[in-house]
Amino acid sequence: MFSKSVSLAERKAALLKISRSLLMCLESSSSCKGTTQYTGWDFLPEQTKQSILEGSNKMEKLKAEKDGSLAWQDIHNYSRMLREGNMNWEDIPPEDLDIRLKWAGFFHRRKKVPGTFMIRLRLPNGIIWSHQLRGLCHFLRRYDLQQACFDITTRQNLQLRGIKLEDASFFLEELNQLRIGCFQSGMDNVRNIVGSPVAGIDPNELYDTRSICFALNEMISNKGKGKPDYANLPRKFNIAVGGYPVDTVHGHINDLTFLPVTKLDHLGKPLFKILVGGLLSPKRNEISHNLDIWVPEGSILEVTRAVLEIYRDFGLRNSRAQSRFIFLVEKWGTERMKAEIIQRLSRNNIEWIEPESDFTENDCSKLYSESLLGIQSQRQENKVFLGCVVPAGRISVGEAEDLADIADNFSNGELRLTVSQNFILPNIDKTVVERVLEQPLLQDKFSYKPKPLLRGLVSCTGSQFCGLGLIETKNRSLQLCKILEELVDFPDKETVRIHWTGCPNSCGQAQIADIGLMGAPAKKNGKLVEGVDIYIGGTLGENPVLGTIYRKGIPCDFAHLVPVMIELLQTHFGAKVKRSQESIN
Ligand code: SRM
Ligand code: SF4
Repeated sequence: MFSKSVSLAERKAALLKISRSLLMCLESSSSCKGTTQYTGWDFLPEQTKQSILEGSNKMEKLKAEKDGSLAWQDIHNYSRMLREGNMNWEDIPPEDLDIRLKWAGFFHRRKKVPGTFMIRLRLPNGIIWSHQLRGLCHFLRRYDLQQACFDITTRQNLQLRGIKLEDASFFLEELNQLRIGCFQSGMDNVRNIVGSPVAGIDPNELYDTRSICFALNEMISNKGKGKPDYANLPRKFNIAVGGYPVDTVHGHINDLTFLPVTKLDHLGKPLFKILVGGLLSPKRNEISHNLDIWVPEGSILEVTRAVLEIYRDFGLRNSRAQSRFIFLVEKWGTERMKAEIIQRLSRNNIEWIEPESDFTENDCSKLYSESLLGIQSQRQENKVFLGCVVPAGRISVGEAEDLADIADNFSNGELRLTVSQNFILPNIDKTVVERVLEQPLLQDKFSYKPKPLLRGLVSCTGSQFCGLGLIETKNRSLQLCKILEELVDFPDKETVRIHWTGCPNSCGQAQIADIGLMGAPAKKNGKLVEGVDIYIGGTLGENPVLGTIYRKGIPCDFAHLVPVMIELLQTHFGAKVKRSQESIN
């Protein structure tokens, strides 16, 4: 029996269910089966539903009252009503506007640019084609181009800014034509599937991640149309698939990662180890745990399905701060998690293998060269790829159009995005290398031979657009980079990876950088000012380790920050000072 308040919640849920079934059933949505409208809530076990209704997690209650997957229809309805002048965006309930619409990939930027939205796409393996980019530009051209722009994200994805909700239906139609998805890219969903950006072209790769990333995306988001089965998870969920035993996809900070080992299956393809429970968050940062199972490529989808169902059905939901997958892994222990996954695989005759106890990885450092910038040889004879830096990941609409043209002219229209917020042009014919390098955009803004600091710069969105940001990041990171590059040289280093992140959520992944700058309060002359906590020593790759705190609460103004950075770069990264700070003031 439920308590009085619970039965009220249940009644509400029942009423909502009725109104849902009256909503127009979108042909495109997988949640429509005949006349029945399934939502994420319908996939939860009864016990989970009951504990949500009896519990005190406000976000879970909100999801129970109206499931996030309904945003896939709401977005069309709101868009239409706004167009017809039947409502203003201010009339939309804030729970829908600011929270639920994120299930459809629409992020209202209430604090910074009220009434406009950021849209987060899903680009499995970070692959986008010139016609798709051009289609997105065409759409953004209807807006104020001071606001409308693209950001490459730390999940090798794209976000678009400045969009109005009344245009949402058109935009979704455009995306549908372009075969790009945006549903389930925010809130308690599986995020963009990360794969190797040089998949299929790097002569040293062990596994081409493209097909599996696409297949995972299709399974999880129903080809971008939305899949309620995985739309009511306890929290966000990150998945990566690597092309090397060395982690080049940030797999160690993903909830679930498949990395190939140098042991082949009977088809001559590598087996995969499974890593679980990696994350960065304000409360906890964790390198993922090896589950100690190997699976062939053909089992990856089923393992993912099993893990997602386990997380959905048994994941902790009492507190948002303790709901990520790691908390269930820890509660159960890796042995039980492994047993639970194996049981589900065995039930469906899905292949898995106990790792060989005496297995040692072949020397895999040779398999991967860290830098993806500049011209590099491909596996295909007569072809090269070109890696270019995108300063702080931001691209204007005009630049994106130029980039689409360059891709058309030199890489058969293909572009690959990286988790370092840069891009790669693959499959360039060796005979046209000179011509591609002469492109003004690639000589200047999106350089293929940037200096060491710009080379390794990553920045989250920060307070310019993000309501959670404690500091502005993108512009500041670029200014600091410019100043430091005028002041110091790095005789022995090609790259120093500096990651800026505007708050402890660490979207800019401060803890995996050589130097991580995380927005934090600081004091100057007794007054609170924008500041950073500085982390050092983070790295993934071969021996993953999270960075640790170097200094806390440094004011962000350059008079304070520049000397601290110079000292750090000198003592830890071999920087040689070539000019004094005063000389450029
Ligand atoms: Fe993030 C929330 C931006 C990668 C941890 N993240 C947000 C929101 C949606 C907050 C909001 O509603 O404003 C930010 C949107 C700002 C905006 O306008 O762009 C936001 N996160 C980003 C992006 C765009 C940063 C970037 O500039 O690249 C990245 C989008 C990736 C994508 O394409 O899906 C992004 N976020 C990450 C990562 C890195 C990663 O995935 O490797 C992390 C840490 C890794 C992890 O999740 O374990 C990350 N974002 C968070 C968190 C903290 C999660 C937690 O468990 O506590 C939040 C806040 C939350 O979820 O409560 C958050
Ligand atoms: Fe926003 Fe903070 Fe994430 Fe930066 S780290 S995008 S400021 S939530």
